[in-house]
Amino acid sequence: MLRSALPIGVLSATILLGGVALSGSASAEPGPAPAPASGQPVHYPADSLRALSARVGLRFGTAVNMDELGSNAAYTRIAAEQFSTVTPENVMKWQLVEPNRGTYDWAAADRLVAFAKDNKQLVRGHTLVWHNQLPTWLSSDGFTTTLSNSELKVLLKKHIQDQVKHFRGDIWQWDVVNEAFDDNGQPRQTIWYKAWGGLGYIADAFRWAHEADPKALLFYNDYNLEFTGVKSNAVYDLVKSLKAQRVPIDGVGFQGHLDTQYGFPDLQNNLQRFADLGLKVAETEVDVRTFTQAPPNENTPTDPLAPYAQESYWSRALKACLAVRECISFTPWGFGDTYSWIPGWFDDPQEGAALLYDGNLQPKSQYYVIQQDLALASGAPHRSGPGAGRD
Ligand code: 9MR
Repeated sequence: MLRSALPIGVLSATILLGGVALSGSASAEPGPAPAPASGQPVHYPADSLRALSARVGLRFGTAVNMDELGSNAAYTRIAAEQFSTVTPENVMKWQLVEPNRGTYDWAAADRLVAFAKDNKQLVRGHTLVWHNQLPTWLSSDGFTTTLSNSELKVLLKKHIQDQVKHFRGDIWQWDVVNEAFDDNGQPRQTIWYKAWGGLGYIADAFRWAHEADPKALLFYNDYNLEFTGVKSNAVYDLVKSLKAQRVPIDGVGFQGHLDTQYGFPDLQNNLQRFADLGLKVAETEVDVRTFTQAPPNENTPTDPLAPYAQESYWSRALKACLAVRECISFTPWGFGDTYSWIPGWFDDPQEGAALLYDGNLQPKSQYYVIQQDLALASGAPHRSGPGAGRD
C-alpha cells in the first residue's frame, strides 16, 4: 500500500503514465526474470528501484555492508532485488585489502563482486586514493608517515595497479581519488600531497588506474560538491585542468550526504556544469540525515515533520540526477538505518534516520517517494554509454 504522504492524484498518474503498478512491496514479489547469458535467472520486482531506473538507462545502486551480505537474509534479498549497482562500503579500502604490508586480502571484496555477477549488477569500486582508512603500517592518520616520499610514490603506484588489475573487467566505475579537498576548497595536506609537493599525485593516480584497466570509468569523488561554493569550484578547476592535460578521468562523483538542517543544494546546476566539461557525473553516497532522539532511538526524528523534509530532499536529489543526461548512477550510502554511518558519526547533537529503509529493513515513506519519482521519469533523457540502458 502506498503511504499517505503521496498525493492521490500523483498516484493515479503514476499508474497511467509510468505503466507500472506500484505494489508498494519493496522486497518480496518476484517480477520478470531476465535471463542472463549464463548462471541463474535473476528475479526482481517490476516496481523495484533497479527496474524502474533502467527504463531511462539510469543505474540505481547502494553501498553494501559485507558483515550483513550473505548472513542477513532480508538484507541480502533487498540488496539483490532493488539495486543495479553495488559499492563496497569499506572492503575495497586500503586498510582492508592490505592490512599487513605486502599481503593482500581480497576475500570480502571478491565476495561482493561475485554477488554482483550473480545478480546482474555492476560494481562501483571505492576507493583507491584517500587519506582515511589507510593501514597503520602506511599512516595512522593520513597526514603523517614514517615512510619517505620516494617510497610513498612507489607504494601508491603499486597499490593502484595491483588493486585495479585484481578486479580488472569487474568494475564499472572506480573512485580513483576521494576527498582531496577540505571544506574551504584547499588541497588537504595528506601524505600524498606532501610526497608529490602538490596535487600531481591525482593525475598520476588516474593514469596508473587507466593503464591497469582501460575499460573502467575513472571518477574523482567528494562531498559538498552539491553546493556552489569554494569547494565545488576548487574541484571544478581541478577536473577541468585534468581534462585539459588529457588525464584519463571519466567522471565526478557527488557524494550527496545531505542534512535537513541545511538548505537543499544547487545540485542540478552543479551536476550540469561538471557534465559540461565532458564528464560523466553520478550521485555516489546519498543519505539525508535529520535530528533524532538519543540512543536507542537514534533513528527516530525529534520533529515528527522531519520525514516530509527528508522526502523532499530525496526526491530533489534524484530529480537533479534524472534531469542531467550525463548523470549515470544514483547510489544511496546503504539501506536500513541500523547500518548507516550517520548515528555513530553525528551524535552531538544526535542525527540519523538518513536512509530509505528503517532499522527493521522496512521501506520508509522516502522509499515510496523515490519509487514514484522513478515511475514518473519516462520523460527524462535516456542515459547512454557503457553500463547504461540495462539493469
Ligand atoms: O560508511 C563508511 C564507514 O563505515 C566508515 O567507518 C567510514 C570511515 O571513514 O567511511 C564511511 O564511508 C565514507 C566513504 O568511504 C567516503 N565518503 C564519506 C563516507 C561516510 O563517512
